Amino acid sequence: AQVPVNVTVTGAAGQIGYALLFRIASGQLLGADTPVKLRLLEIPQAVKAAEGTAMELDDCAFPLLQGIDIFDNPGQAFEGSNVALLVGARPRTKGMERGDLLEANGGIFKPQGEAINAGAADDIRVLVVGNPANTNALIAQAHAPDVPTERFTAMTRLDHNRALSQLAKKLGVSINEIKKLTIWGNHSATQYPDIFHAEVNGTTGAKAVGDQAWLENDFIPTVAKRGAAIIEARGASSAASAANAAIDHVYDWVNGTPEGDWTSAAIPSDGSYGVPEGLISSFPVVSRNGRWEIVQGLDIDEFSRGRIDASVQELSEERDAVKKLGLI
Ligand code: NAX
Repeated sequence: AQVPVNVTVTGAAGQIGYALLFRIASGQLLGADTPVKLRLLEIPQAVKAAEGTAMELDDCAFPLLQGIDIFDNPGQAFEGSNVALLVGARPRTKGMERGDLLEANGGIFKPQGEAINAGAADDIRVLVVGNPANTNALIAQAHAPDVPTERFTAMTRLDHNRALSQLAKKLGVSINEIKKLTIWGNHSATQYPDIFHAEVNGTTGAKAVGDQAWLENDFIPTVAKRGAAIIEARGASSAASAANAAIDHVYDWVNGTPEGDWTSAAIPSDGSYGVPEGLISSFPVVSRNGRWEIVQGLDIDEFSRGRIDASVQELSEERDAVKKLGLI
C-alpha cells in the first residue's frame, strides 16, 4: 500500500477549514490514488469544534483517509508534515492598525515557521491562505532556514479563478476557452489581474474585450474587491471558493499544470519582472516536476507595469514593516 501523505491544516475549525477538509480527505488535494493523514491545528478554545469536524470526517468513511490527529500546538501539528495549509490567521478587527495586524500574525506564523523547520518532512510544501497571506508566508519562511525558500507560497489562486470567471462572463465564453491569465503582486486590493497575455480562442483577452474602460473601471476592481462583495452578499467571507482555490494550488504544484496554460501563485521572487528578490509575490507560473517556475519573457506594457509596481511596492512596505517589528 502507498504511504499516506501527511497534510497539516491550521485553522481547521474555521469556515475555510470546514470547506477544505472533506475535499482533502476525498482525494481532491493530491489525487484519487493518494492516501492522506490529516493533522489539524487549532487554538485550544477551538479544539472541540475541530473534533466535531473530525467526527463528520469519520462519518464520510473516505477510503483514502488514514487518520486524523488534532493538536493545539504547532510543534506536534507539523511533525512529519508533507503539505501544510496555513489557513488560521488573526483577522483585522476594528481600529487595528496595519502594524498591529502584522504583529499579531507574526505571533502565529513565526512559531509555525519554526515548527515546520524543526519537524516537517523534507518534501514539505507550504501554502499560506490566512491574511495578509503573502507577508505571513514571508514570516513563516524566515523562521524555517533549513527548508528551501521556494517551498513557501501564498494563495492568489482564488483571485485567478475569480478573474477567469469574470472574463468568461464578459466574453460569453466558457472557462476552458481562456488560457494564460495572470494575477500579479499582493493578495490585496492592489493585486493586478492581467488579461493582456491571456489567450481567448486565438486572440488576447484584452483584444477580445477591446474595452479599456471596462478593464480599468469594472474588471480589475470587481476581481480585487470580490472578497468584500461576497461578505456583503453572504454575510460571511468566501469559504468554499477559498478552499477550492487552495485545492487547485496544491494539486497543480504536486501534479503539474497543463501544457499550453499557466496559473497564478505567490512564490518567492527571483527578481523576475523587476520584483525584488525574496518578496513572495504573485506571478504567472507553471508547475513542472513538483516545482513552481515563473513564466519568463512576457512583454509588460506601461499600463501593466504601473499596476504591477504599485502592488509590489505594497509588498515591499509590508516586508519593511515586519522587518522593523523584528518578525523576519
Ligand atoms: P475563520 O475565522 O472562520 O477561521 C479561522 C480559524 O483559525 C479559527 O477556527 C481560529 O480558531 C483558527 N486560528 C486562529 N489562530 C490560530 C492559530 N494560531 N493556530 C491555529 N488555528 C488558529 O476564518 P476563515 O473564513 O476560515 O478564513 C481564514 C483565513 O483565510 C483568514 O485570514 C482570511 O482572511 C483568509 N482568506 C484568504 C483568502 C485568500 O485568497 N488568500 C480568501 C479567503 C479568506 O478571506
